[in-house]
Amino acid sequence: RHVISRKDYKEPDFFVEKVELVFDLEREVTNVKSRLFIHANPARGTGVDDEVFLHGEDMKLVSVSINERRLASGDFTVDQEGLRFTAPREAFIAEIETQISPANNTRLEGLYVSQSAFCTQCEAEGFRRITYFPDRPDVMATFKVTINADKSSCPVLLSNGNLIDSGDLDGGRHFAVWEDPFPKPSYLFALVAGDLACVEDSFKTVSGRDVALRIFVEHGNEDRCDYAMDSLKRSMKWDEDVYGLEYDLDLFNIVAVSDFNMGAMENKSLNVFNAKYILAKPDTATDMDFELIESIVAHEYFHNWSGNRVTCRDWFQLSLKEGLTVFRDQEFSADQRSRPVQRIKDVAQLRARQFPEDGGPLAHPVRPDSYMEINNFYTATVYEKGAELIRMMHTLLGPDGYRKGIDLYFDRHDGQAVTCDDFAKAMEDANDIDFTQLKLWYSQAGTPKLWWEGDYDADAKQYRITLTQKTDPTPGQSDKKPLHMPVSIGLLGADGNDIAAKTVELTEATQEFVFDGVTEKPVVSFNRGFSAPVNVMTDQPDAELVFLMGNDSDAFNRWEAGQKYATRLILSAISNFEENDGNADAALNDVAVAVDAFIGAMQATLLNDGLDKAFRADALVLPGEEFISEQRKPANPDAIHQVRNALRKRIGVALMDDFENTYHQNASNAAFTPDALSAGQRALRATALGYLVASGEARFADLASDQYKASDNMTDQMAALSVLNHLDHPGRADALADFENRFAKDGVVLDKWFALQAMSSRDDTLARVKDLMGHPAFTMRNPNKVRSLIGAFAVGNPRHFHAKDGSGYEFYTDRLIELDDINPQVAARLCAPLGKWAKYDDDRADMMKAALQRILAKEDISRDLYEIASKSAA
Ligand code: HT7
Ligand code: ZN
Repeated sequence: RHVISRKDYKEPDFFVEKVELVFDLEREVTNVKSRLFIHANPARGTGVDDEVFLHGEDMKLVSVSINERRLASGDFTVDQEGLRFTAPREAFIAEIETQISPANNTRLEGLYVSQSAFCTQCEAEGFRRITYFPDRPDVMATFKVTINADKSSCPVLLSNGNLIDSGDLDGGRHFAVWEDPFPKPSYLFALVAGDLACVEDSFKTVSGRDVALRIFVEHGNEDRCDYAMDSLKRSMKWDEDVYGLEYDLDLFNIVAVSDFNMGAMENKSLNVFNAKYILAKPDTATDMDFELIESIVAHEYFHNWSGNRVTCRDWFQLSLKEGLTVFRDQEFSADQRSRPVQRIKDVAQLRARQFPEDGGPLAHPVRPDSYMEINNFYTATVYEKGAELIRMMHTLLGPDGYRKGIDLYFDRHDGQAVTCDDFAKAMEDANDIDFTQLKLWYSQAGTPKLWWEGDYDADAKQYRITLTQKTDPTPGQSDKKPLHMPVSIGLLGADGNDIAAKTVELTEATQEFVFDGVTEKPVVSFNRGFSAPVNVMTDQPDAELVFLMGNDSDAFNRWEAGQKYATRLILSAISNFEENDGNADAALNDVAVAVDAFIGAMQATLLNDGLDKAFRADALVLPGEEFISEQRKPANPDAIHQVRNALRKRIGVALMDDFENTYHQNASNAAFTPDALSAGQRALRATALGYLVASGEARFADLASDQYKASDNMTDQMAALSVLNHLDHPGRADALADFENRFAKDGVVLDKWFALQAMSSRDDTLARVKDLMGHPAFTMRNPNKVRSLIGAFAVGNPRHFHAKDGSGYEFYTDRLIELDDINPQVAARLCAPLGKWAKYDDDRADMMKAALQRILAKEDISRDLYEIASKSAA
């Protein structure tokens, strides 16, 4: 299999200055004519051959002409990768005609059909499925695009940039011509055509330009665009205020489609979104959906500068745009909502997705060194660890220094395709600082481990803290160097106030830092705000964790202390569980004192009206089963499930009155609004309901059932349904039937219904999932459906996925093999859970490895799936 290496990067031999495309849209056969204005790269060495190579896959080539002379078949070669011909001496025009079939494009890369509309997805390498082209991000061209299509089925014709012409054609067809003045790589090209409704608004930029904002959706969904539109306007304003970046065209379009491989795509001035991340109104979307819409709309908008105006030189530099843009969207959300709650969410996500990736067979650096299929590198590491790297720069430089670096970066590189080194250099030059060691975070994979040891000298009033870091080997990288990282440390006195707080810069393997003027032996609040994205290894005594839960001025570390305490408790109870013949209650009895202390701390958090409700809701949630399974080898999914549930039950029983009060006090008669404050109130109430039901008292299952019936918003309904989902209560069947009835024709909402059932811990879940594959709304061709039913089963149902008899693995493996023929990109993404075999007992590990071998034995396995399965099996 062909491996592409970063060290082999070569500048392109030829550039394309301008592209003119003409699309004759038909579902079965679309004709594409392109005119490419090509010139040789002046920097290319002398004596190189004059062969032009244009990428192209899965197309019918109709003709090629150079400077209006049609090439005979002997004048060019075409293979599975593309088209080659000899270039004339001077700059020239190549005209190429191809045919493609959007209706048969199940991979959803290139031009495809979603519902009745045509749309494109070109990142990373989809443009080469539309026409022959140097489909690499360092070739930037201006695009002029003509779209011809049937007027009645495709009244809306869109591409990037400005509409410069439109009109009717013979035979019931019409056309539109779009021109994008900004040179861009082919991955940012987009085209949409269909019968879509349009919701319109506008934004006045800081310099007074009016920008028309349009969101296109399927007819009937016009009333679900308000939140996305509002998020877009807030993002535009935030980027002006915080980054000094203004939008650069007079039009910004968003299109929502039902069939999409990822979340959304930042094509220049024509963002295409998975409908799930646009459509929302109170009775169809939860608070979490609203939050995601806000952050994804912002993320794609922010790419207009961090990604589009300054783009990546090659795909190894993907984090240049993704890490930076994730950091930007995280900070936007923090400013719109609660900063500590946002940080807790981001860190929880990093630990749930990126840490396991960095510690498993698919570990790779933020800037990978090689790949087989670039689609497999849109990973938590590139995105989220990449964002942590930018966050560390922000912490080390401070807000002003960071902004100086950002200004220099955009000034220096506007209109260019650049590297992560170029970004770091701008930060260094603007601040006269050396980031040589910090840049190791780009190249070194693995989550560092960090230990600390403190020593208090009462006479000298000094607290000395020694930090030690180590990163374990990862595949292909055995030697790890010490990293540069900012570590924020607070010292708390007995009254709970900070005696001292500072951010130290760790650069050595072991390093000591001194705090002066420390008047009493402090309790340490370590790595506040998760300033360094590492695994902190030092355990603090239970009593200190309880103290931090109640007193730390850093809200993130209050939450962190609770998570640490809960994890420790659950892990020791799991060991007892295995010794106690699988009795979860007895296992908890063995650590009864610690359980009581923990419940006391939880109660204090629950009743602390000084803390915001969203924070309290997060702080009361126990670490998830997946997270716990990462902390223990071999992981025992049954034990984790049972012990965690037993602890939830204890908390529910012990704090029943408090939860009941919280539940009733937080009921609201006001109309639903998606703001953070109201969402926090609903989240706290949902947490209370969850614990009440966990207590096992039947009346609370009735309460959940009543809540489902009485509430008028999806957040409260899903809160009720999520707890009923695991029970035998008749309210479960009633609610699921009601849900199905109400949303039978509503793909985006019905996905919640599929996912709920896939994640149920009931014994009949696998059988039900199999049945649901035959549901009229289910299709393997729609990635959202596949993720909701099949993906949710593997990721959200550890107990059934890891069933001892192997039935979960067998079912899942069959689906991946089936899916690979339809959509390799999605199949490859879903393969990762099978790669975690090393975390499980020998029987499970053997079955998971056998499943990977079965996948690898598939005839015609895609490059996408092969890369993930082979690396996971190694
Ligand atoms: N930049 C976008 C990435 C993306 C993508 C990548 C591969 C295949 C399909 C895709 N759809 C979108 C999304 C983003 O990070 O903003
Ligand atoms: Zn992105």
